[in-house]
Order: sequence, then C-alpha cells, then structure tokens
Amino acid sequence: MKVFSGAQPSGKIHIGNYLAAIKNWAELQDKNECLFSIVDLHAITVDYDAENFEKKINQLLAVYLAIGLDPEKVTIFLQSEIKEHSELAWLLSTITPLNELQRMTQFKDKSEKVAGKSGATINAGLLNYPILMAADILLYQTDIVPVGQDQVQHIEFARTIARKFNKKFGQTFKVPEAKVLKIGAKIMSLVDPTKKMSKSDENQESCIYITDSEKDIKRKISRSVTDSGKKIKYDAKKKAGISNLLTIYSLFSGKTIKETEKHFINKNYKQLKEELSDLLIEKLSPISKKIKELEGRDIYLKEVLEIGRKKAQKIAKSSMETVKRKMGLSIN
Ligand code: AQP
Repeated sequence: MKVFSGAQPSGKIHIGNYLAAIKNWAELQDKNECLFSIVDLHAITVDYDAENFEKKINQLLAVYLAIGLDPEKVTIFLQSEIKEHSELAWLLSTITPLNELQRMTQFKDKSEKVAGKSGATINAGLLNYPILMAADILLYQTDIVPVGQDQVQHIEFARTIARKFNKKFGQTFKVPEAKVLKIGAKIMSLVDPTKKMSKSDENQESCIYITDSEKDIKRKISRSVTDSGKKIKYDAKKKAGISNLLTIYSLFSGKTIKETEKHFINKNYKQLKEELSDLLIEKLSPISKKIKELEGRDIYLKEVLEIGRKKAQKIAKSSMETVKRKMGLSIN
C-alpha cells in the first residue's frame, strides 16, 4: 500500500499529533511504501514567524526521526521543495466549487479565530488549504492517509476531487482512504475537554507537548479539567475530561479502554492523574532526549531532506506530466 501523511511545522508537536498520526506512521513503515512530508506550505496559511521557520522545520524533522521514521525505508521531504504540489493544487482548484471549500470545518474554525484578532484578514490560502492537501495526497497515488479526526473531512474532499477529475479527464488518480484510530483520533484540550488539543492554542496548559519536562507534565495533568464526580469511567459526553485522560492512558499503556477502566476501578482522580503523569514521563522522555540530540545535527537533517526530495521529486514529476496530458496542457 502507498501511505502519505504530513504535519505542519506550525508549533510544538503535542500528544494528539503524536498518538493519532505520527506514532502510527512509524508502525506502517515496514510493510508499506510511505511518504511523510513536512507540510510547510500549509503552515503559512496562518500568521507565522518567517525568521524562525527553518528552525521549526528542523524541529519537526527531528521529531519524525526521533519517533523512529527510518529515512532508508520511507521518503521524508519538505513540501515546498516539490513544486508540483502547488502546481497540481492550482489545476485542482479549477474543478473545485467554491462552496465546497467554504463549508469545511477547519476553514470555519480557523477563519473565526483570525476574524477575532484585530486588523487580521482571512487569506485565500486558508480557504484553499484542502485543495493543496488533496494535491499532496493525489500526486503520489496514495492508498492510505493516517490522520487525526480533524483531517477526515479534508480526505473526503480529496476523494471527491479525485473522482471528479477521473470522471472529467479519464482515470488518473487513486481514490485515497483515511486511516483513523477508533479511540484517540481526537485528543482533547486539558483545559477545555470539549475542544481538541491544538498546537495553535495560546494556552500552553491545554497541551502536553512531546518535549515537555517532567515538571510540566505533572503540573498540566494534575490541573487538567475533570468533573465534580468520583467515578473513573469512560463517557465522552458526560465525563469529557476523565474520558480524555483514560484515552491518553490507554494509548500510551497499550491497554484497551475497558482494561484501563478496570485498572482504575477503586482509585480516585488524583491517582489516575499521578499514574498518567508517570506513564507520560516514562514514554516521552526517551523521545524528548532523541529530539534534542537530532536538533543539533544540522548537516544530517539537511541530508535526510535532500534524499527525500530526490525520491519525491521523481514521482511528482511523472504524475504531473500525466495530469497535464489528460488536461490538454503542455508538458514542456
Ligand atoms: N487533538 C488532536 N487529536 C488527534 N489528532 C490530532 N491532530 C491534530 N490535532 C489532533 C492530527 O495531527 C496530525 C498533524 O497535524 P497538523 O500538523 O497538520 O496540524 P493540525 O491538524 O492543524 O493540528 P493542530 O495541532 O491542532 O495544529 P493547529 O493548531 O495549527 O491547527 C494530523 O493528522 C491531525 O489530524
């Protein structure tokens, strides 16, 4: 199977990004042909710091490698280095109805956030984000896209566009499928468990970043919002905070939700939080240590991206020639 996914260099990676997406990439790499991109062109659709952008890209690459992606097995590349992503996005935009983009949940949420800031304007890039994502995926004839729940609507969009293109210009693209965890596809904020944990959340207490210190993890988990009850039971609607903590515990421990509930049956919220903090520290500190080591290895990181660029470029170029031919465009 062909697997494609990516993350934005838009901030520190949190356990939602890790559990629902990046951790699974490493598990898929042995049996599949995988491409994992650092999607920098997506990250610039909102306000960002150009001066520190390269540093953020390197930090994300260090995360990819620290969680075990092997550049000899998978193609790791920087999206903006493959110009065909932008080119295909433009071509796909010509068959995309505007209202399809306007109804996207991520666009509505992010543009609301932007609208709330004084002097800020909603740019067309934010609206066109799903087209670029469809181009990322379709360019590589992807079968599977491992993502979190928040990206499923965008995969649905990519499927629709692939079918539309194939119908209009003849069979060209594979119709990709989202691969989403049954439990943990949407890790919630520790401060407001009705909202997803999000890199762009200004309140850093809402996220456990995979590079958080022991002290940060303990503080954030101990202060995480739960409810006034006492029972440790999974009920995402009535006990959103506790259910979120149980989900995180379950995914890091390898226990099912039922086994996790059983484990905490005669314990209180404080004990759940303490055990969860210990588990997070145990699982995240080796990753954190590796990230720090890798961040200093600039030449190696450059080499990894260069190897990936060459591999991705070859596929992208050939795909674009096919697409252009089908659309009656010149390939010169
Ligand atoms: N809370 C989450 N729970 C589970 N999965 C999540 N993902 C994001 N948040 C959660 C998944 O992580 C992958 C990489 O995400 P991204 O870098 O593309 O950023 P995003 O989806 O926009 O997520 P963030 O962290 O919330 O960033 P901002 O704040 O910039 O929007 C994707 O597969 C995503 O589904």
